[in-house]
Amino acid sequence: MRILNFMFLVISYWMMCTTGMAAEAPTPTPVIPPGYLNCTGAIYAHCGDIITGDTGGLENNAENYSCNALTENGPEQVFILNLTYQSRISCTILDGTFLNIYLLKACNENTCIIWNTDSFTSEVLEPALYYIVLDSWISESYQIQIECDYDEPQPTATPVKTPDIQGPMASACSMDNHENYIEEGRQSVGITAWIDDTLNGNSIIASAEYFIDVPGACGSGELLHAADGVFDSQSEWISGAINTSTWVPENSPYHIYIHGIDVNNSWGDFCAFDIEVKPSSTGIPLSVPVNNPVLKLFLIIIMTGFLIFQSFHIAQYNCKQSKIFKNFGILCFK
Ligand SMILES: [Ca+2]
Ligand SMILES: [Ca+2]
Ligand SMILES: [Ca+2]
Repeated sequence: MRILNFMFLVISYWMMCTTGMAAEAPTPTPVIPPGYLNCTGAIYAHCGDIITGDTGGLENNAENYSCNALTENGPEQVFILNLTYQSRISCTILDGTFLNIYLLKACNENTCIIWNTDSFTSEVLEPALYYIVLDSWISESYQIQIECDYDEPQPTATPVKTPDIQGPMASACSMDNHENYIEEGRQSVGITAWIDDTLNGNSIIASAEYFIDVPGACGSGELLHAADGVFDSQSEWISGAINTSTWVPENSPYHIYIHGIDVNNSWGDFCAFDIEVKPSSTGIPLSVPVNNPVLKLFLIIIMTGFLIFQSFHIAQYNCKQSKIFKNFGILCFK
């Protein structure tokens, strides 16, 4: 009987060896369970970024990350970093007391590479998309800094400067006093405008000119000057005076067109405004007496005579009305 038992054991052992039943089982490939993290509203980040925000109002989708045992049941902010070269990734929470920061291989909290309450630096990682998540048990405002080991290679080609062929913009055209009329007889009016090339090639303003009623050929107008005395910047207030001594109401309004040119010889578009000429409030066009001394003297005599006549007329009236006035016989006539 003992011999039979021994033979049974030998045969059983031989069968186990030949069928492989006693061989070591192969290590199963770990299966990453699906997560709940939602990356739809993720912010695309870059190496070197400092990003400010707030997790308030965001969704709480992920709560349990594979690299710790915390329950992060507050809302989370996801950042996507496209690492285009082999590098370590460092993340630092600059602001956000209760926030934790995670680095994930995929948009899945079960692919956690590293985490920390304040900052972490990963091992050297292969170029790929990585997911950085700020999560906590509460919502909070935050500021984080993302850094990578190596500077991203910069393009070596020297950018070709585009020639500036756009003329400067002209705006805020008006009279100095921002009114839109003058009285007939006024000798001149000051005008002003803003000439700006900062959005049109950013070249220095070289000059400006104006036209009356019809814009003429560029460069053939009346020159205006820089309000600060020198054309030396990409935008300038310009000013000047228009001779209006011959302007009359019948021909008004007069249309004023102003534009500027930059140092690349590009004239800009015009801005325009109107000046209306109203009859002089004195009823006398001031331009006539001022320009003609004989007429000026004549008008002074007429006006003086008129005033003297009015004075006597008033005095006579008062003499008739008041005995007191009669006692001042000088002013009263019989
Ligand atoms: Ca969460
Ligand atoms: Ca320009
Ligand atoms: Ca200037």
